[in-house]
Amino acid sequence: MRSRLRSAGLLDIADKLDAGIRLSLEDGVRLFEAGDFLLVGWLANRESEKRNGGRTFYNYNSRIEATNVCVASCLFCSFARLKPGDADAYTMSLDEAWDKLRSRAAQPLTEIHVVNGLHPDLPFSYYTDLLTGFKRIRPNIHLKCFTAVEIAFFADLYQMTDEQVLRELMAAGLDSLPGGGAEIFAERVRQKICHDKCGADRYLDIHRIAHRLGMRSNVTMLYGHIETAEERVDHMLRARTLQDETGGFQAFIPLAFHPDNNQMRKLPAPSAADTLRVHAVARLVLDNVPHIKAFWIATGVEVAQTALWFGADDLDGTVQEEKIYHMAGSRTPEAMTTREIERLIRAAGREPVERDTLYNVVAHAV
Ligand code: V47
Repeated sequence: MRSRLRSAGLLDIADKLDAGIRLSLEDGVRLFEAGDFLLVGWLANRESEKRNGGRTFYNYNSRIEATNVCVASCLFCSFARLKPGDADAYTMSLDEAWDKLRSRAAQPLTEIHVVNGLHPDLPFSYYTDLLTGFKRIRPNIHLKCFTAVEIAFFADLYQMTDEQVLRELMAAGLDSLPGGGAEIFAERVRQKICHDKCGADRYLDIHRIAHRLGMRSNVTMLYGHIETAEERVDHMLRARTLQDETGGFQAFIPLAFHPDNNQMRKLPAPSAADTLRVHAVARLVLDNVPHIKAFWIATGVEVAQTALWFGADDLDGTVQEEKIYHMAGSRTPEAMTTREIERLIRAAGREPVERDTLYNVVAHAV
């Protein structure tokens, strides 16, 4: 193996990993440029197994996207509709959103994941009532809701600080933040693809505050559009720096760009090889983040399964209702049963472990 690492130009990186020395920006870029991407995967798999053995985590969750009305104009987005009256624009009444959860009363769900558009006309009470209602229906459900971009939008719209918004949502039942909205932290890219939503520093600061208030969160990276390898690694390093400070990130989630029905539709989707490599480099660079998630809706089921040997140890979950990726061309199913998830994990030679949002193992009575 050492001679293969040497001829791939990766021996010094392997030695650093063995010695517990952190990878630099330049190391990360070299991992993206190395020809032998199976070797990059092998290195990432070693790191993954050190942390998680052969275990692959998933959860029993469901999504609710309560509105797609959004004032932001992100070029990659196929989900948002700018005005409430636009064709396909929708906003669920609170009862419609709660009914989604009521209709799943027979399912042993542990998590509801809510991401919405940035709706200009709803009162703040819509969001607090949404959460209180979910908890009334299922007191033990974990509510992972609203990206940092939504939190920033609420603060500006309802004239509160980011911390006040987080505190009020927590008082209404919010348990953690999902990682969406991170895109690519580099200003050059943000200016081009999502110039009118909260910037990288504020995104990270909202996660910093959330962690200080006792919540956990995830961090995503939207890749495969106009970003460079250096900007990918810079993104990972910014997440790593905040993680050194707070320890509050649970998972890093690479999100493959889907080009259908959006303003970047001329770009090709990232290849399977690129997707596998991004998960691997994330595992190698983000030495302090416990989990790398291959979100099967974004990668495709087969690539997610393969990513379990390229540094990923988590598949997200059953999902059940998904619009953001399906409106952008994802051809995966919108849901998988726990049996299907377990089968595909076992078929990849890994051990499935059902977790809750905080990575506690879930054991069902038999
Ligand atoms: O923020 C939008 C991305 C994100 C496209 O925290 C697109 O557990 C690809 O954040 N092609 C929302 N990506 C999804 C998300 C997420 C997913 C899974 C797990 C978690 C978690 C969070 O989806 C957005 C944006 O980055 N997105 N449009 C598109 N066309």
